[in-house]
Amino acid sequence: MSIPEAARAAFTEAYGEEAAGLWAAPGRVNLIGEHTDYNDGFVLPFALPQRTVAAAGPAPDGKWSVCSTLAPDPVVFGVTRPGEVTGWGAYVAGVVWALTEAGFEVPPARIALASDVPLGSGLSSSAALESAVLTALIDLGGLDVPLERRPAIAQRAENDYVGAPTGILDQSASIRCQEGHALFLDCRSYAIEQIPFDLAGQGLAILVINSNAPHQHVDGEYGARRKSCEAAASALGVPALRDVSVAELAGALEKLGDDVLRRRARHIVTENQRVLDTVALLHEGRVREIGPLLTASHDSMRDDFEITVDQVDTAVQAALTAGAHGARMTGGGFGGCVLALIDADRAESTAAAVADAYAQKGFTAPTSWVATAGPGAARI
Ligand code: GAF
Repeated sequence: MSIPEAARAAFTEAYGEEAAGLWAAPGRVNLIGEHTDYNDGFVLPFALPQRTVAAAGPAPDGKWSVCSTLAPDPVVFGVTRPGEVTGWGAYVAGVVWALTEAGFEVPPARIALASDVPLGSGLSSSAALESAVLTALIDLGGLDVPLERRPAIAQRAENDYVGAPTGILDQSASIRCQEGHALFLDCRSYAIEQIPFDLAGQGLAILVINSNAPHQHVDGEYGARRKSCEAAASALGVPALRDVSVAELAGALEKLGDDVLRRRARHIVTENQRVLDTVALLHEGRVREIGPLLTASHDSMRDDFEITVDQVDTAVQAALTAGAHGARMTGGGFGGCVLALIDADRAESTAAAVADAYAQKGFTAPTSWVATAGPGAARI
């Protein structure tokens, strides 16, 4: 059964009637620009074909209900405040709450979810869920919420209802990406540019390698990185690390007394520049040449930001040894996925090389596939 069919069937099973419609929102791969979002910096994600589908319809009982193929018994809630709905239902209650807080009247709805976005793998399964629900509720309610406002509403659900201190990367990717494009986003102004991302035309591909080492955001490490960045910006007297350029970096590092803060700041400042350099190369059609930037991004995450783990470092190294033009961890870190820019005919051999390296280290086997840039959230 396809994911849309599964969502539709789950709806009928739970609520005994047909859904009014189906809305889909994708997971994402971030090509480059990691942890830059909450530093007012730059990111460059593209949407995955894997997506979360919400089958939804109006609710006669004045409440919101949500179930999924993984949890068929609906979570039911009325008007709530943060903390009142917990567990996975908080992502949905959070969206209703954030929309309401943004001044919209959200009609009660019934929702059933199905998804093929791998969970907890750094591919934004939670943003896909929030964005699918948000898009469904907006359409069902006939709410006039401009596309550019939607990511911040979904982010608010995650930050202030679920309690995960994430930036705006994932929700922007899920909502604003376009098929065949990477999304260049300025996380300060929310300005975007859709960058054509035609790898096949150049004989290239992005191999996504799921390290199958679980990652978690609602934990101390992500929040600690965010605090360090804020502390570094404040010590430097700038609103955010976005305001430090590569040319100013050496002077800025001298001003920071603490070695950890120095390394965190160096990652953000150099990573922002790598995003800009990647965009410039893509504009010129020099896709293969972004490889070294991807690898430099990984090295910076490993050595300066300290968010990689052995499984992802091993995958990056094995992919590079197998001939990848560049490779890096994608997403928040501490596990999750690696992406490798490869010649299109080397997907199998690269995946096999990574699997061999994992077997030698006794790691759980990785899962690899070629990712193409899919569409953003929409009614389907
Ligand atoms: C996670 C967060 F949700 C994003 O906001 C972003 O910070 C990312 O980690 C790292 O780039 O996906």
